[in-house]
Amino acid sequence: MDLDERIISRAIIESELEALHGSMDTDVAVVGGGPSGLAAATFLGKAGYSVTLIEKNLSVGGGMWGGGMMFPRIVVQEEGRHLLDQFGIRYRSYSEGYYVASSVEAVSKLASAACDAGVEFLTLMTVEDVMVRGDTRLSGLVVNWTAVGMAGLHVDPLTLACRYAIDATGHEAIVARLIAKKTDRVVVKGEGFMWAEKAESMIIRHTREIFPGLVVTGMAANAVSGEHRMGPVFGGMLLSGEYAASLVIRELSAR
Ligand code: 48H
Repeated sequence: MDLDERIISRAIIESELEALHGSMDTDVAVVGGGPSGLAAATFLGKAGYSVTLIEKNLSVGGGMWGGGMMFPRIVVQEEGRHLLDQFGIRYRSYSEGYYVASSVEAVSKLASAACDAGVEFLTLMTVEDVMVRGDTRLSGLVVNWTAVGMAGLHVDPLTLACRYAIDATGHEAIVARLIAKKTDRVVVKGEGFMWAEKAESMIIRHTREIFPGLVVTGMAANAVSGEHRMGPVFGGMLLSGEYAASLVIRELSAR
């Protein structure tokens, strides 16, 4: 078969434009493709909602790839074990209630599950602002190519409308901070010292709708609430993603 570069280029451009077009008005926009964002997106997609995951980097996985201090292993405690099973992530029992898995396998299986759940990925795209009408409710995200910010170019962004957004941007809690900058209805306290037990036991309580239309999950949830950090134990990230999805599903299904 003769290969035609024009067909290859057209295939890429047209299919990506179709994806972008389909993402302009989604049920749920998940910002950040770390473990909590991937888990939340998967559960929402499986529940039948249209989900777009926006990730500023080239690849999803966030802080999970690096495991603990670049040892590509993660630990999950008993409470999160069912999620390792659900995502098909293999693990071995290290000591009672502690399970250890490969971070490469964990990210790959989470990303694969999100793909299977129909999640649309917009990578290399950064959320730089939000849309809020009359200080009442988040109605969309303001996005730009990550490369634009890196190059320091002055290029105006575009917008993506959504019924709900999930801030899964990790330690920085970027979406929450963007809102906190413009209204005093949201306060981001910033994360506390390392204390795994406390951080993991509180994460579900901190996974909540902090502004109408915006749910925080994962490390962002702890950062907003001034909670401790937990290091490379990832049960709370997966459980928080699952819980964030359930909150959004409850709200959307009631409408
Ligand atoms: C688009 C963005 C933007 C933006 C950031 O850091 P993550 O892995 O987040 P979580 O919460 O799912 O997992 C946290 C975990 O990895 C971790 O760091 C832990 C457990 N630390 C404990 C400790 O004590 O240190 O992923 C966040 C993702 C990343 O991929 C970012 O690139 C992305 O969000 N992101 N995407 N627009 N403005 N900001």
